Amino acid sequence: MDLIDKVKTKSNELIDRGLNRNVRIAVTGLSGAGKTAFTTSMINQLLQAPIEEHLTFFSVNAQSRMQACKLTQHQELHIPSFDYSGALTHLISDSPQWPESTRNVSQAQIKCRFRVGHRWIKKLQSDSTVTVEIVDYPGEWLLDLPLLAMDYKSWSKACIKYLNSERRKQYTEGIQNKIRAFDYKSLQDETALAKELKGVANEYRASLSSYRNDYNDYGLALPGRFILPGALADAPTLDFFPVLNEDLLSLDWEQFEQNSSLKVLEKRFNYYKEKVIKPFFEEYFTKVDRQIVLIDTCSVLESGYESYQDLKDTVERLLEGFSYGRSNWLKRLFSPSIDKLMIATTKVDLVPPDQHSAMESFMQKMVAQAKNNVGYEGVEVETMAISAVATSEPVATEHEGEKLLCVKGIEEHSGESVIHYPGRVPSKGLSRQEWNDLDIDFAPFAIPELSEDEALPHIRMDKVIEFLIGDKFI
Ligand SMILES: Nc1nc2c(ncn2[C@@H]2O[C@H](COP(=O)(O)OP(=O)(O)OP(=O)(O)O)[C@@H](O)[C@H]2O)c(=O)[nH]1
Ligand SMILES: [Mg+2]
Repeated sequence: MDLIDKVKTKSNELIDRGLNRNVRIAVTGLSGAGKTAFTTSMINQLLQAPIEEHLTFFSVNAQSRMQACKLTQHQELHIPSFDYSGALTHLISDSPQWPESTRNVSQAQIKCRFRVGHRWIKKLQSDSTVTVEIVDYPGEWLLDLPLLAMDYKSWSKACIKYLNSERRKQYTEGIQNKIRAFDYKSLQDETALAKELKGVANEYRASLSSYRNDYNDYGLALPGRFILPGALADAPTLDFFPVLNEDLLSLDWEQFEQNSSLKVLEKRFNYYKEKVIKPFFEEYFTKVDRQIVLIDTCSVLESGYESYQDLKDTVERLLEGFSYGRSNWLKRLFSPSIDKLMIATTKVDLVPPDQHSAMESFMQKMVAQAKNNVGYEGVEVETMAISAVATSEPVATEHEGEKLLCVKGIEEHSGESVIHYPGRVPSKGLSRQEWNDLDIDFAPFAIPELSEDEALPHIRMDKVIEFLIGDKFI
């Protein structure tokens, strides 16, 4: 390599580094929100971008500057690869299926080569590469973040409040009585105690899990690994439960022996914080540049007022993690670097297009407080109504002399093409009465026949991609 080439290579490296061409995106949302479908579609749209130039609102693509995109091996070799080809094969097979539910963290890396558009920089370097990393992890694990700011006693107090709401009480009364009768002072043989704790903890988890199965609700009282243990299934660190006796909570715990049941439980709680939650956030949270939170507003609208309230609380807690300036403890621990956050309502292919804005606005109202907190700290926040894989197309019909937009898709059971009107999507928060009167039904459609050679049909994925990574393609 002669001197000029060397200088050129060096200056390209410097430009790349200076412009920070790596972008790491965390895809977050509660179970079933559509994270895996989103990740699959995002990869698919990027891989097809240079071929089809179909992403109208993804500026580098619209300007025909995208040259090539390919999936590559990520550097963090201990993190499993996102199974893109498995997910795509499921979607495009003869009997198409949605990807399976995610149980662990995984990562995908896509390298996008593009022609530089910036009129100064392109004099030095004609083309460049953006490396996009996407992390898919169970949203439940993110909900453990607030636990880091609590000790065992304050967590127990928070649990009492949570467990005694009207509808949770029905599920947890039995185990609550058992826990209240637990002997916290006893000094038992370690093995016997471990066995006893496991028994009570199993029952505690089971009662809350059955509640959660019925209501898809999350709360502090059910730490993330209790729902999805991943590699920790059966590990003793998960064998803890809160103290529910008010009188015990008002005592000074210094008087308890180190090997008392209470101290052992406290140690397990602290171990969970130190060895499970903290490393998880250090590993996945610190290095994230951009975040997308997916919300399944359709199922909230179908499930009613309580689910709405629960999801609202959950999203607020979920986004608390982004309020960097306010939570100094979090800043000290991780100094996260997220500068853009997208909050998207998913599956809008189930909604006629003239109601997408109502859907977005309803979700916006639901997350307004959380969004405000985050935006306040200087993170750019945007909301959108999207569909990772569109299963329908809009059709105009007539109802009582009025034009009515509906969605047309394939009915799951019969395989027939059907037209569906889901009802009117509210554009603002509803009163209790309005919730009771709400008549809405988003019938899911089957996945239509898809081709491997074409990008997956979607709604506004190009706008999401532009928001998340568009600025990197200078
Ligand atoms: N109509 C429609 N349905 C979707 C779309 N995305 C997801 N779904 C539906 O939502 C279900 C859940 O989607 P996933 O992508 O598996 O959700 P997830 O957030 O990864 O869920 P977990 O892995 O269980 O945490 C799918 O099985 C589909 O039924 C979409 O764009 N349109
Ligand atoms: Mg998933």
